[in-house]
Amino acid sequence: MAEEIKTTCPYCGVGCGVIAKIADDGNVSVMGDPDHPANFGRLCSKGSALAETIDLDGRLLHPEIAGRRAGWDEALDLVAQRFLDAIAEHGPDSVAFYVSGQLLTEDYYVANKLMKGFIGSANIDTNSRLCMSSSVAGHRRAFGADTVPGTYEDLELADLVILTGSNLAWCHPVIYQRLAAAKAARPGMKVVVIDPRRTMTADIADLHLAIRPDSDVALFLGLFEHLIANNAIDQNYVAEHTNGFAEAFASASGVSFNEVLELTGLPAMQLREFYRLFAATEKAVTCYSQGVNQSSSGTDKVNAIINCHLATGRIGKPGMGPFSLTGQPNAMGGREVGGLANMLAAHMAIESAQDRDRVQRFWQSPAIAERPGLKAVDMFKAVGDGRIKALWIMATNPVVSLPDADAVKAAIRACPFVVVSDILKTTDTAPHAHLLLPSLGWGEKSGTVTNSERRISRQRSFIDAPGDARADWWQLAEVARRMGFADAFAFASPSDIFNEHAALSAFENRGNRDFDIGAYARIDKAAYDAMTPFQWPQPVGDDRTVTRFFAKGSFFHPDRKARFVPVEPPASDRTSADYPFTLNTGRIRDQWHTMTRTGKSARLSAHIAEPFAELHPRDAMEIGVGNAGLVEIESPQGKAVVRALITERQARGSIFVPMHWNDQFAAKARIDAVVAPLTDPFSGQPASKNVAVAARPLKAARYGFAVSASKPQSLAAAYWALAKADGGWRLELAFDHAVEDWCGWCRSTFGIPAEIEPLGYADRQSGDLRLAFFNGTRLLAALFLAREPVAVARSWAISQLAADHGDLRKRFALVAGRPGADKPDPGATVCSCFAVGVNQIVAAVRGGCRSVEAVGKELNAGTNCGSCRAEIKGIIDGCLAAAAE
Ligand SMILES: Nc1nc2c(c(=O)[nH]1)N[C@H]1C(S)=C(S)[C@@H](COP(=O)(O)OP(=O)(O)OC[C@H]3O[C@@H](n4cnc5c(=O)[nH]c(N)nc54)[C@H](O)[C@@H]3O)O[C@H]1N2
Ligand SMILES: Nc1nc2c(c(=O)[nH]1)N[C@H]1C(S)=C(S)[C@@H](COP(=O)(O)OP(=O)(O)OC[C@H]3O[C@@H](n4cnc5c(=O)[nH]c(N)nc54)[C@H](O)[C@@H]3O)O[C@H]1N2
Ligand code: SF4
Ligand SMILES: [Mo]
Repeated sequence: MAEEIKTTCPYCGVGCGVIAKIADDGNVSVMGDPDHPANFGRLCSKGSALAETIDLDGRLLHPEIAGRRAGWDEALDLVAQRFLDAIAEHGPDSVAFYVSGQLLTEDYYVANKLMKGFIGSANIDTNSRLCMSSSVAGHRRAFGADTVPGTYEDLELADLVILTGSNLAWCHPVIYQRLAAAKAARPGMKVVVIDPRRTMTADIADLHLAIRPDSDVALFLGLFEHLIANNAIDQNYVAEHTNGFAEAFASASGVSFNEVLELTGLPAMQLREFYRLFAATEKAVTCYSQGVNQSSSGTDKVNAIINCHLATGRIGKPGMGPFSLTGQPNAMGGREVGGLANMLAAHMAIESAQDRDRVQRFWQSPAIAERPGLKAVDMFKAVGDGRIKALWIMATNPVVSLPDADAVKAAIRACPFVVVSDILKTTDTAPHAHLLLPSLGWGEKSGTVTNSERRISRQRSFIDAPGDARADWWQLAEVARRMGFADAFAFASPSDIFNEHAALSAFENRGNRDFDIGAYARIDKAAYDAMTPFQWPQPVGDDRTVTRFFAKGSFFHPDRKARFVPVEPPASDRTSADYPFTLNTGRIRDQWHTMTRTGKSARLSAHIAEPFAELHPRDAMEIGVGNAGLVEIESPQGKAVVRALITERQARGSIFVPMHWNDQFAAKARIDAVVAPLTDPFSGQPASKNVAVAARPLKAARYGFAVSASKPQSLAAAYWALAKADGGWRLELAFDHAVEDWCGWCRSTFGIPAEIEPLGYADRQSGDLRLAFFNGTRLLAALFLAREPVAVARSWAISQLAADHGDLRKRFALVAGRPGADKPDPGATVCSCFAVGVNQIVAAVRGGCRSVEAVGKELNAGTNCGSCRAEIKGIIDGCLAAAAE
């Protein structure tokens, strides 16, 4: 009998419930949990592919000290000793933890407790600094606490949903699907998307506002002013529950409609229509994500949005409110335990002597951090200039994800002692550490996570720990014990930690703090194991089903009122003659961050297999780069080389590059090496979406494409991008000079034995060259070279890895680079669940399919996880528009 375990998806902050099925032979498959209130059975492409990413390939299975396998005792003793030595010699602020919103709450709680209460420093920061810290700062300024007032259901109940700085269709796909379904059921519902690019999300929008980068503050100031001028203010709410309206009014009236037009670059009609819609629609939700947070004016953007909701009293009621969409699976849990350097624990404030005293009494700790610690970017500056002597990095990959990433790499290398806890042996960060600790990954670890709507769910283990891997909380507790704090860290299991965390949330709370899950402080291990998803708050003796905040005020400033925050439009154009473009960075549908997990799936890698730069056609023409050419992006910090993707969806003057690619998957596409370390003054969050860069074509002497059965080694090429493919690997290539001996190049790259002779084809005139190596009837590797970007059909070439090549004609067809007429090229994958390509969808539309549903019936595309439905619609619209011309 197959066993079924209910757990939670480890990717985005939607926090979907997953059922993992373990068959008798140990095979794992996953499906959406129909009972989970976040997804009701849905999963997106990444969630659906979870079973493909849990293999042991590349896993770190034993502690390693300077590359040597070590036992846990030796490794943990070493960490404790090096941290104790640094503290004894240089004080508690000479050590630091850099952790992650992908830790479970229990791991996070232990890390924070050790640093803030026992080491006595607040030098613990997290990748949530790069993600949510502007929202946290904005919430705290407005509400007096880091409270997300609403729930997902509000998006379905609203008559107007504004998505600003959010590519919901790709980054929170299941919320997007819930929204799309609600809009289909109630077509009167309006969706407004605010994003400089026309993303897939914009395809369901009634109105897309392609604002200039970082002009959000101006846009929402203009809205605030419009609400006042049009009597849309909820006077009672403002009078009873808020402070500071007059100051906010003064700041808004300083900016005229014409100035807003100029700053945002929007047509007046669009701006008027947006303002009219907002003023007229009571049930309005404004969702925002990284286009808002990741900005040097991120905190002000958050408050400019919240100001409009407070002014209209549209907060905490069904279908109304500002809504910060969290990115990581446990960004919220990290905030609850106080994992940011400027927070305490259980939403208490490090600046408050009373809160510090309360937490210290609860922990019975020898110390308590007296002031905020170093925020991520500053922390790595301190690592670089020698102030930090010992650093522990856990569940994050800063050499890829922090701005000025090469400086981060240099800082790690220069630090006297760096520990990395990860699930993989080789990441861009791991080789620079002194000590590697093997952690448990998804499916192996156990604990809780909190999603964007404050819902706490269990992640449960269903696979045995591989090798010597151990949970992150265990590693931390063992080090704490060895540092002399055994009693305070005597946790036997995650449920012990959760109890303590819940008890602290209720400790002397009396309704003064938003985060209270006291009802869970005494649950036993069995109840913890059986826990079903619940939303906070859940104070003792109060079984709540409705959990929205602030409909009737009761904010968390001492006077229980909210604050309007006066804001001003920032100067946002950073370009110059030397760096004339604005670089915007973000995500694609089927990769997760630094690709350590999603990069393992051939299915997910088929959607977009290469790093790219989205460029407007006129910009591309001006700099002289053609479609599928290569483009070099440069800032004073560094350079990257990626494929050009020329599209009208991009605004002029802007270039979008995904954040995912790293040195494991491409020669030079780690885009954070180009991103300047500029941060928001309140939150310290990096401005990863507005970086001044130069862009130019990279002319190659030869372009190439290759497939190979085994992973290519030692890639000698000016440009390469590697991706997992069915039956092997695919490789995009470019060379700055023609290689003398291509056959030799193939042998060393693909590990082809000398006795295997290539089958080849060369055309001196065109410069085309093709080489294929077979072992019996199997293809080992094939290389296609040309003077222009290679035009061979990628999915067909990949399918040759699994094909039988006993027939000589098939081998010749391969080196000819031509699929047979019976096998048309499906084109780039759109639907990763059923491997349906763009050419197949175009053919179906030409054959009469006019809707996403009709394409689904014909090809199955879009009928499983639904993540590609927006793209299918885009293809249908494109074909129909082309036919009408
Ligand atoms: N597929 C996938 N999904 C993910 C993740 C992933 O790695 N892959 N990561 C998760 C995480 S941790 C996060 S934080 C979320 C992020 O989710 P999102 O914030 O939705 O994703 P991003 O692509 O970073 O950025 C969103 C949009 O902001 C726009 N933008 C840029 N500048 C501006 C501006 O000045 N104003 C406005 N209004 N918009 C602007 C960008 O063009 C981009 O389309 O995604 C989560 N979900
Ligand atoms: N330019 C640019 N940069 C960005 C962004 C952007 O939009 N643009 N977005 C930023 C945002 S919002 C985020 S959230 C960050 C994300 O950036 P990172 O946190 O650096 O990205 P991940 O790839 O998720 O890194 C997670 C690491 O933890 C490991 N891991 C996985 N599971 C476990 C586990 O259970 N335990 C341990 N110990 N390790 C584990 C993985 O192998 C991987 O190495 O990137 C930020 N950087
Ligand atoms: S939307 Fe996708 S990635 Fe996010 S939690 Fe759900 S299944 Fe996972
Ligand atoms: Mo994030």
